[in-house]
Parts: sequence; C-alpha cells; structure tokens
Amino acid sequence: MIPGRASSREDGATLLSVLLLIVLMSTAALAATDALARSVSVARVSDGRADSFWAARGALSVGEAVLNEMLAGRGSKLTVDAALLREPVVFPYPRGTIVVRFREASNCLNLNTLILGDTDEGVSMTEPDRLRQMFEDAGLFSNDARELVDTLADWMDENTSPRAFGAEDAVYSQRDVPHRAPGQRLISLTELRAIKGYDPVKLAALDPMLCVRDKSENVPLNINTLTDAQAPLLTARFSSQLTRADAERLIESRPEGGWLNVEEFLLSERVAIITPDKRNDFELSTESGRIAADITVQSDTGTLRIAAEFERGSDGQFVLNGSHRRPG
Ligand SMILES: [Ca+2]
Repeated sequence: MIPGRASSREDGATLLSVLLLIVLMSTAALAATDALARSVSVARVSDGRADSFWAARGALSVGEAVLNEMLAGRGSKLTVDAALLREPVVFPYPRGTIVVRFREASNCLNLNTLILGDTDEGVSMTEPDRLRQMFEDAGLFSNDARELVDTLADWMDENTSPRAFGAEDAVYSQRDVPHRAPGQRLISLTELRAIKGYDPVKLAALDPMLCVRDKSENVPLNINTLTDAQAPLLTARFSSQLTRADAERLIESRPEGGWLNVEEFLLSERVAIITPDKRNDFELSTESGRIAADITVQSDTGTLRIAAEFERGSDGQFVLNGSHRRPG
C-alpha cells in the first residue's frame, strides 16, 4: 500500500513527536551517564556549550532512530525522491533547534581501494587505470588524471621512489611547510589537499565521486540515488563498457520511483548488451549501505555543526559509524 500525502504527513508528525521524546530522553540519559565520567571536562565548558554538546549527542543517537524508523518496511530501499533525502528533519528542544539533513553516502569510490602493488589484489580493489578513467570522465585532462592517480598512489605507498607522474618526499620537502608523504592509506578526504596536483578546482570536480573509508572496500552503489554528476562512478565501478554519456543517459532514464531491483536495471537496453564478464553486478544495489547526516544544533549560545555517518549492519539496522565537528 502506498500511503497518501495526508497520511504520510500524519505519520511524519507522529514520528517527529516520538523522536523528539527520544531526543530529550537520550539527551537526559547521556547527560546522566556520560556526565559522571566526564564531569571534569564538562565542568570546564559553559552551561550553554554543554547543553549544545548534549543536544548533539542526542541528535546523533536520534539520527540512528530516524533512519531505522523511516526506512523500516522499505528494506533500506532508498530512492532519490525519498523524503529522508529531500527534507531536513527538525527537532525543537528546550533551548534551541536540531536540524538533521541526511545524504546518500553509498555512492562513491573509496580511494583506499586503489591498488598500490602486486599484493593489493581483490574484486573490491580499484585498478589505477580505472581511477584514471573516472577522473577523465569527471572532466579532467588526461595528463592531469594520470598525475592525480600517480601522486595519490605515491602518497600512500610505502616506497620512496616516485611513479612516472607521481611525487614523493623530494617534492613535499620543497614546500613552504615541508612535509613527507605518509606512506599509508588515507585517513580522511581532506588529506587530498596536501597531495600534489589536487587543487581546489579539480577537487570540486571529483568531490561527488570520492570517499575515504578505513577499510579497503566499497559499499555497493545505490542505482536509485545516483545523481547525473555521479555518472563516471557507474562506469568506474560497474562497467568500463559504459561511456560517460551512456551512464548519464541511464541515470536520466531511471523510472519514476526508481528501478524495482538490480535485475530490472540490468535489462536496460544499454546494459543488456554488455556481457556479464564485463560487468560488476555485485557493485550495484537498490539499498543504501551508508547514509551521512549534517547535523546543526542551534541555540542562543551559538551554532554547533556535526558531520556523522551511519552504516547499515548485516541485520539491516543503521548504526552510527563516526562523527566529527564541522567548521563554521
Ligand atoms: Ca612511490
């Protein structure tokens, strides 16, 4: 049964009041338990700041509840027009307001899957050529794409010999603030700014497609939330037999309400002609494995911004995977 507008609004209102209750309860509960353990550090911040801090903690726990509640019965199936992604969820609380904006976070290529050497084999790993092609599909010149893949690989690999278009310590030690290539996988996407070739213009072009995870694996792409700008991702992760234009047309031709399942997508005219050995069907899904949240806690003492990410576990429930304060 598809609920009508009025009933989904009612559902939303009920949901919100329940969630508000949860946020207040979890705020209080967290305050009671954590505050004891952290009494020393909490005592150092003003009442207002502590209040925002607890509101933020409450918002994080409620983020989980919202996701699991809103996706319950949909089997984690998420489409681009889902209310969860379109509208922010707003929780008033006694001293201010918490605004949670959810974003799809499954659709990206984890740069920590880049193959650096012979030992990095595996289906979920990314061949350098595949990443280079994705960078080109995203609009970069081919020599720039080559440089960005090589400097990234050199940044992460353990040796100090530069690749053909790469850079190692010799380059970074000449900078205004001299540093070295860390020789390990990325910790966060912001690290890219320090790597040779990753200027703000190129980063902006690549941003819709990239992510960094602590493990060398990718979450399947949700074909029902892919955006036009993410067309190069479909080529890079699903099939190199699709040109960027093919991938764009596919995304644009997505049926209203999304594809029913991956099988239906595979029957698309442009996809059906690709032989199965040239396709990575396992890279596709109609469910979301990761959902990010931008949380803003606004109170009379100021604004606190938090970025959080939720991960869908094997039981289908989303759990908080990590969070950090955002500047601004
Ligand atoms: Ca190297």
